[in-house]
Amino acid sequence: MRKVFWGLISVLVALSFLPVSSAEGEEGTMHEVTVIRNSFKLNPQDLTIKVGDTVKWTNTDERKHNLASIPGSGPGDELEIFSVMEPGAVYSHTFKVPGEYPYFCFIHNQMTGKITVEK
Ligand SMILES: [Cu+2]
Repeated sequence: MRKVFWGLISVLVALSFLPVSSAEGEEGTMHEVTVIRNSFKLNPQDLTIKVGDTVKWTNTDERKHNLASIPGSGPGDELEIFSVMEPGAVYSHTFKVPGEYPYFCFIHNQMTGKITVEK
């Protein structure tokens, strides 16, 4: 019994020295945007981040939203933001090119937001 106890203690001590993994990693910071329930709004609406950072959108609404870059508005021709978000869905995107990325919900056009990516 005593042996089992000390065995357990040594396992716990060993585990406590393991590095703690982080969701952010060394690549960049994770930023959160929430699709607010019953308001057709995003929180925050405007967000400034650094190149390599990731934005994570969470749809806390009970309805579906389609987030998309406004065509021709970003630094490239590529559509940077596009997600059909079912209720409860999470969408993440890592921004690699600096610039301004205005976006909107193409079901509810009044829902707009902007991600500004700085060097
Ligand atoms: Cu919407």
